[in-house]
Amino acid sequence: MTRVRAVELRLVGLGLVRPFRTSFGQMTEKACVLAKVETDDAIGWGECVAGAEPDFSEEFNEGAWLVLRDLLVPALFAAGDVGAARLDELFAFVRGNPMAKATLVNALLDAELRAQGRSLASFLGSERDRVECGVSIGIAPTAEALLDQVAGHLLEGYRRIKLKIEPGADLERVRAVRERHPDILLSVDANAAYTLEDADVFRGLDPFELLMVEQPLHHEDLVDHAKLQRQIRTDLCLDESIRSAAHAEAAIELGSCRIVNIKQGRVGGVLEAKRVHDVVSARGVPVWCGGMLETGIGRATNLALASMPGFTLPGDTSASRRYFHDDLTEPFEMAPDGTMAVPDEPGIGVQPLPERLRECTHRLERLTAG
Ligand code: SMG
Ligand code: MG
Repeated sequence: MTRVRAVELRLVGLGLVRPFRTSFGQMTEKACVLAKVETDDAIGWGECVAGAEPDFSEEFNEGAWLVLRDLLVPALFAAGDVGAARLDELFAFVRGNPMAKATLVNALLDAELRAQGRSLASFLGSERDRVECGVSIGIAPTAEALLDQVAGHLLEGYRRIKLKIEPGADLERVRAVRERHPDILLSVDANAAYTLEDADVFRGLDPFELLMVEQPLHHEDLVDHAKLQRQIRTDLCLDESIRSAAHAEAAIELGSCRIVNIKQGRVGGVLEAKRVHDVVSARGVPVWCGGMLETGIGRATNLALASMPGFTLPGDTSASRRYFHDDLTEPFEMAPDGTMAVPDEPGIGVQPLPERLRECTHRLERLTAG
């Protein structure tokens, strides 16, 4: 337990090496909120995974900023002695907003672990010092452009390729990639672009032996996914629909998916992510670590999570250079064998590079207790 003396909120922006298009929109810049928490004992960093628009979920940067500045940070200051494990309860007066809450949960936990000299991976019960990396490829302008990107990433060593799909860019794209690469681990992610009426598309994907189909239907649905899973052979994986360990249990109970994507930000931080891992793994269902194009701060957090024993499939834990020419931290590199080292220094194990942080900061606000 420690007192939080100050919190610095920053809105940062980093150009992407290439636009990232999903079924809900296109990103050319990664913009996000960072929190630096200063306690009596240490400092800690948290990255909010929300983006500029409320498109992946209802959270977005300007909304998260207000929730953090006007509600969550004042509650943290008012709490006096506090630990990361108590924040769920402390923040319960704000409904939802898991991404904003995760920013402070992760930052305070980082500060606590730095003060103890313990790595986040060790705290989470990590069993590996390297994790397997996959890569998520946005919807390309043409099938040829997609094939080029796939070939490039396979050469780099990525162990699983995920294709973003949408109506009109699905079966034929998957067919093209599968014909060229019969044996790779291949999956697709629809980001909620379809309805149950489109079941034929997913039956049509079955022959391509995909590792999974991620979030084909509505972003909050469980019941229709269960109906779809009964009609197809390929495993469904849920992303957007899983906001907590309780949702994950419900999804498995209902038969809505056979694989779970864990994004710590989407479920309210690494502590709830650990609970999702625990309940899902206890039921023998594989989990893997999703990504939100995080900077090095969020990436370090994800790598620690991905090293837990139940994470048995390659994650969207790609190298910094897949996203940015220059990251906020020292860049994360992937080895040619498609694995990446899990940080082993105290806390998340990395810090932003001061000069780079200054360059990328669009707005900074320092809040102090009392
Ligand atoms: O971090 O490599 C990454 C991106 C992985 O595809 C990815 N994320 O639904 O899983 C997902 C998407 C969400 C991206 S929102 C901009
Ligand atoms: Mg997804």
